[in-house]
Formats: sequence, C-alpha cells, structure tokens
Amino acid sequence: MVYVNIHNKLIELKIVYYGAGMSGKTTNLIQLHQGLREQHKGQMVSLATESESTIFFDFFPVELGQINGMSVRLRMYTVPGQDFYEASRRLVLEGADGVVFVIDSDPAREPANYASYEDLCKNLKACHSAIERIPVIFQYNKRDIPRALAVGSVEAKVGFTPLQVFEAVASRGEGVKQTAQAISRSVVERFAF
Ligand SMILES: Nc1nc2c(ncn2[C@@H]2O[C@H](COP(=O)(O)OP(=O)(O)OP(=O)(O)O)[C@@H](O)[C@H]2O)c(=O)[nH]1
Ligand SMILES: [Mg+2]
Repeated sequence: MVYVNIHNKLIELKIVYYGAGMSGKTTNLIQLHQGLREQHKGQMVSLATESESTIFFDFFPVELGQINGMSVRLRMYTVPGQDFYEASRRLVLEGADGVVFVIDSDPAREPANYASYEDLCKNLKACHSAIERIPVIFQYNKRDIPRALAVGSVEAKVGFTPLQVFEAVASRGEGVKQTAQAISRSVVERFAF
C-alpha cells in the first residue's frame, strides 16, 4: 500500500520478491543492491540461516529521486520461501504495491513453483488484495540449469498472465536489473497516473 507523507513530501512504494524456497529471491536483491549507486540505496538488511535460507525477510530502500515535487522511495523485500515460514510471508507481503514472482527453472522444482503461486494468491487475499489488483511480474530464474522449464509453462498451468515475463541467471546478475526496473516502473506509473 502506497505510503504518502505530505509533511516530508515522500512517497513510499513496496515491492516484494515472492517464490519457492531457494528460487533465487535473495540473490536477486543482493545483485541489485550491489549494482546501485551509493546515493540511491540504503543498507541491506538480511536475516538468513547458516544454509542461506531467508528466515524473515531481506530489505533495502531505493531512492528514485523526485516526481512532481515528491521524493519517491521504493522498499524492496523478499519473503522466506521455505514452507514453514508461512506467517512471515504474509507479514512481508502486507501492503505490497507490486510483486516479482521468482520461478525456479529447475524441473525438479516445478511443484514447488506452483505451490508458491497458490500460496501467493492465498496470502494476497489474506492481506485484502488480489493478484489481479497489483502489478505482478514473473521471473524465470536459473536459466543456466540444464532442461530448464519452458518459459510460459507456469502461466499456462496456473492460468494467470503477468504484466511481463523475464529470464534471469540471478547468480550471475543476468536479468536482475531488467526485472527490477520493470516492476519499479509499473508500481510508480500505477500510482502516479
Ligand atoms: N544455478 C543457479 N543458481 C542460482 C541462481 N540464482 C540463485 N542461485 C542459487 O540458488 C540458491 C538459493 O538462492 P537464494 O537467493 O538464497 O534463494 P531464496 O529464494 O532467497 O531462498 P529462500 O530464502 O529460502 O526463500 C543459492 O545457492 C544461489 O546461489 C541462478 O540463476 N542459477
Ligand atoms: Mg531468501
């Protein structure tokens, strides 16, 4: 949910990276954070287990600059994908203005991708939102994996058409910026126009 502070002339928009455990959400945010200029980013906060799974969330703010005399800040989050962090996922998703759904292209993770999509829909409802009501972009990550899932297969299975679809190899930084720019543009345009 967009947050507007008239006093400080600040608009904050929330973007959430959602997807199955180990699909590459945190890797996306780390790569994105590394690629941003110092003056445009705040510190990245990550809470992870020793085996690198996110426990609660990853977060950092991005300062986009001024639009119509207001400063625009994006708040970038990832949810923890592992099944047992259900409650944390809902808390992080609350108030999301846009979602990047990160798909693991490993064929063995096909059921996990579908389960995560269902979980996303369910949690959006619990947050009084819906997948059709906010910008959603799909990212097929791990395109370097042999016999990677066909792009479009998840959309066909779940019966949903996202605003845009990107391919990525987040561990090499490929496709990360394009995905982030697309969702950022969508949430800002939706709010501003
Ligand atoms: N082969 C390959 N591995 C990747 C890619 N992106 C991320 N990984 C690896 O996948 C593993 C999981 O990545 P994370 O970014 O921690 O995944 P996550 O989605 O944040 O996982 P949770 O926090 O448990 O939900 C790490 O070992 C990454 O290095 C990719 O494009 N290709
Ligand atoms: Mg993570």
